[in-house]
Amino acid sequence: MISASLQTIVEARRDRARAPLSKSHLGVAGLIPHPVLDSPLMKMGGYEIFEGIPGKGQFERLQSEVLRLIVKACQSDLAVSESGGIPARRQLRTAGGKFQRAFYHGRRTLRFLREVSGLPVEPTGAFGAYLYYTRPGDYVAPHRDGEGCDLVVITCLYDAASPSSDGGMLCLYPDRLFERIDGIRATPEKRAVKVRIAPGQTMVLFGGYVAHSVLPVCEGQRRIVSSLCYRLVIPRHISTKQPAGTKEEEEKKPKKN
Ligand SMILES: O=C(O)CCC(=O)C(=O)O
Ligand SMILES: [Fe+2]
Repeated sequence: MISASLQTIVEARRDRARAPLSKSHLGVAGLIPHPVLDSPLMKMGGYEIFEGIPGKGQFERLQSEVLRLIVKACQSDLAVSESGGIPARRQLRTAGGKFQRAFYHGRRTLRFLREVSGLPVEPTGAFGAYLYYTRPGDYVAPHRDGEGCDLVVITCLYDAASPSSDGGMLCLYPDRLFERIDGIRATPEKRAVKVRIAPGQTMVLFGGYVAHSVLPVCEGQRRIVSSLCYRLVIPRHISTKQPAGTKEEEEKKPKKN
């Protein structure tokens, strides 16, 4: 089933193909390759939540590893978002260890992601990250993940959220795919889709394309996730990338970090 949001995307693309918009109207859309727009995952809004990925044993190993590595975690705080770039945030983060790496690079994981996204993927680095939202108010402002992080795999390892609060929820903007990130930051409630991933659940998200944020965690809530970045392997001639140095290119550069 094609969602309403995808229909909008497809129609907007067709319109642009007929009568190209001026550069200032392109936004991030000018950077979305056709295979991504046409992929099964994008047809679902650019994200999906799964259970049992990683499997039970692997999940338990990640849970113990993330607690062991918390002593190495560093503050990753930025009070104000950079215009068009790095988002404001409060979180602790550290590089993953050998158990996360085994999941990150595992053949089963890569096969699964290829099935879900409809495209071959490759890890962007040797290690992923563990993110700790353990201080009241820890969050990440709306952003798109940076260059090389087309697809992100977020596994919730711990989250003691109260069911009545939206603390620590992921806020997604699948219907604002074509908008500049500054516009989304100015009106964060507009067409926001709020989703909680519970411990054991994994979100697969086109994080380089679908803007997203993490809502501030509440007093006493501890949300800890594993975050893994993948590059989509798309033949170069299919890419719709803008020439280097355009505003659109600049918007894509800032990495999650
Ligand atoms: O904590 C999360 O669920 C996602 C964080 C995120 O989007 C990021 O660090 O880029
Ligand atoms: Fe992100």
